Amino acid sequence: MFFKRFRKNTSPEANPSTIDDAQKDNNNTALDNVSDSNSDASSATVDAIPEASLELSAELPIEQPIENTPELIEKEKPSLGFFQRIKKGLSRTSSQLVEGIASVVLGKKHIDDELLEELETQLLMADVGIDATTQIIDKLTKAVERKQLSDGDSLYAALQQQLRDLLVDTQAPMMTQPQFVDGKKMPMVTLVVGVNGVGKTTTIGKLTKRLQNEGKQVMLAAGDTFRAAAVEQLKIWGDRNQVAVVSQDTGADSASVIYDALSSAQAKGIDVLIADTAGRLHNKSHLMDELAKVKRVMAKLDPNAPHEVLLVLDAGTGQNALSQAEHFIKAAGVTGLVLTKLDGTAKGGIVFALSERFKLPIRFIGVGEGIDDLQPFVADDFVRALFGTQHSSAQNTTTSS
Ligand SMILES: Nc1nc2c(ncn2[C@@H]2O[C@H](COP(=O)(O)OP(=O)(O)OP(=O)(O)O)[C@@H](O)[C@H]2O)c(=O)[nH]1
Ligand SMILES: [Mg+2]
Repeated sequence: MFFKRFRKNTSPEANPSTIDDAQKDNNNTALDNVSDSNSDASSATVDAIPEASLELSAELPIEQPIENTPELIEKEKPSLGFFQRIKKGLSRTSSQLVEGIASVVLGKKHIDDELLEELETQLLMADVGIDATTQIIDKLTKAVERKQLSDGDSLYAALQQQLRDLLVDTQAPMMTQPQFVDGKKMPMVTLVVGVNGVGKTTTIGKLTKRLQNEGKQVMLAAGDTFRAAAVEQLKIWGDRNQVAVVSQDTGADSASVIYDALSSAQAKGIDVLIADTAGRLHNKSHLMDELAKVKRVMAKLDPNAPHEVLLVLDAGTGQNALSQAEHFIKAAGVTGLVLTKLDGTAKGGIVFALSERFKLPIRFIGVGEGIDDLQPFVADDFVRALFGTQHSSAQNTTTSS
């Protein structure tokens, strides 16, 4: 194969800014202080906590300016259709991946090893990753050998099909229909996890709006009890969407906040409860254990909760997203992915690498900071948006019931 001269460029590497910041943030995290006596999350521990405050955040004073407030986001006019929004959001990846490929492939009369090698380079440079790239190039090489592809243009079309095939298994909408157990409505519970600053809280705000548009009653749990600003940030999103946010003071036990929220959501007949969590570095095992505790505590109220564990990954971290996913899957039983910040990166090819490696559903992609910039992941739309081809499927459902 053609990998020799690229391997050194594609080894997993920490995202310089995101991971360093995450490391710093986590060195003294309040999560470090979760005592072992709590780790069993007995009901006594849960019962002993004071009632979490259930309040409509509209009533809360907002004292400090917070990054990414809806007020800031309001500036953006959500005038684009969803496909155009994805296309615009993927423009950097598209320039890196598609323009590069088109320039080496289109118009070529013959397909030889050199052309396939150039194609391979382009895929690797856009963070498609070694495994997915190998798979694609192997299939294309076989098609060339079987004389199914003869020139650059047919190779270009076949590549798009290969990319679509890689993604198709990971296209599965999020389940949001509440279940009924013994006649009692049980909210669908979504736990949102990920390293620091990847876009967890913003994703929750955007998702809340989408679910409301679909007629769902939503409640939020401020499970990031580490930073005061984190609770406030979630309350602002709650205020904007007019949904209840269950919170306790900074430093409270995250599991107990989420427990109270689930208890309240069950009592109020809420459809979907979404729980925020503090950003945590994936290779800090004690921080990852905290997520297992959160899940154990929830299961006391509903053995099936959480129904969804959404791992949020910043697409700009490139290959490091694979390592994050590996750790979170192991520690928290991730059931779906959200790829954020695709608009700010040329490394969107990581979507293919993640699909190939984990085969986990990609529930949503984030293509901007605006409230309408969270889009359901549809494989065909994604590839069409990347390659700038005409949209035909016109699909924009968030969830499945
Ligand atoms: N451009 C862009 N920015 C985004 C996207 N999603 C989130 N952001 C921005 O990323 C920054 C961090 O977002 P948060 O939602 O606070 O991230 P977080 O994971 O909750 O962070 P911690 O709670 O500190 O771990 C904010 O400035 C968001 O506006 C996206 O899809 N595109
Ligand atoms: Mg957050």
